[in-house]
Amino acid sequence: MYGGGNVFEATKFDDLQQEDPVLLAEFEARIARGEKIEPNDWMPQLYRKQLVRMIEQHAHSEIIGALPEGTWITRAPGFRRKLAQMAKVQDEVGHAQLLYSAAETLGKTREQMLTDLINGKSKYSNVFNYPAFTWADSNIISWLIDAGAIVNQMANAKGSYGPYCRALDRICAEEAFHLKYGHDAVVHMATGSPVQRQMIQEALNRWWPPIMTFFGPSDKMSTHTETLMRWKVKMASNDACRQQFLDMYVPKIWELGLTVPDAKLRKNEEGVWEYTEPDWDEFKRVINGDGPCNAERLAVRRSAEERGAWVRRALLSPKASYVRPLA
Ligand code: FAQ
Repeated sequence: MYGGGNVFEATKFDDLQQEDPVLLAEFEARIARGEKIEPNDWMPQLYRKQLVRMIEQHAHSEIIGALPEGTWITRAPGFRRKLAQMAKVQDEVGHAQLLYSAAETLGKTREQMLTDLINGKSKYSNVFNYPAFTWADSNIISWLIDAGAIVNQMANAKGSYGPYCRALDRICAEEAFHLKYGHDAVVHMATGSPVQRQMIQEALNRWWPPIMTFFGPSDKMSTHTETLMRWKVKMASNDACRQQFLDMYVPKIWELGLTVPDAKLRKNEEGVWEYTEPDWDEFKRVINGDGPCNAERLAVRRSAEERGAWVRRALLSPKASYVRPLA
């Protein structure tokens, strides 16, 4: 479709030498001036492909990310927590809608994106392949995963692709509520009974390693950062986001009297956080389909697709648009 062939597979246009040099220079000048690129504007194929990859993975992360917290809706302690948990999960699914729409503006259909998710071709965030064993795990997700997501998304909302940035602005506004909800829930547990304190500490211990890898591989291992930052799709590197997260949230964790399960964690004289190198082999296994919950998460999505198929068929049927004339 775009320049022949399927732009989302590897093409000769991955090599920028194949692009029209005048158009490419104009495009890069627009980005340098801080202009937004819109769907009908000229863009290099590699920019389109990278955006689809990243936005699609982000969208998948939102619908899969709704699952670990979603399982706690029925077991939330009390009516108010249940309502808030339900609203948060609903918001996450709404974020996926915004992001799939943004990715669709680049030419890949939602059906194809969902098929690629279910078939294990597309990635989604590593963290959602871990189980939420207790209510406290769900609280750690609501606080610290949302915090990490905000660090990354606030930066990228200032990026170059209009539809993605506008979606991120809306998403960040809602994530800010999630963060407060998550923080409130964690404070409640951390200042509660000894059993509650122990539960939240154990949940933090379980979630810390996946959270440290949430921002992606270290900059020296990252494959896409250079291209994405050149075109202002990504506005901060993986390590910069990780450092910002540590700066903002480690003091808040310590304030609650909780311990971060990393004996090496400290801020050095240069103001840089030092920490134990995450287990990147585990990270690679998890993002490539071999984590504790990958099979379960995809099975839930597959079942949702199958059970919803008749609704989509009915909506797309010509009879669905039939409006009965007034008598
Ligand atoms: N998990 O070269 P890089 C949320 C992959 S939203 C899985 O560094 P890049 C809301 C990467 O895709 C959470 N895979 O890649 C919520 C690439 O694979 P590929 C999601 C990962 O793109 C909260 C390979 O590794 N946020 O949580 C991860 O420059 C609570 C090489 O890596 C976004 O998606 C990972 N953590 O940087 C919902 C934000 N990290 O495609 C429910 C947008 C890396 O070559 C409850 N995305 N990979 O096969 C981004 O900012 C970037 O894509 C990064 C990765 C930072 C995730």
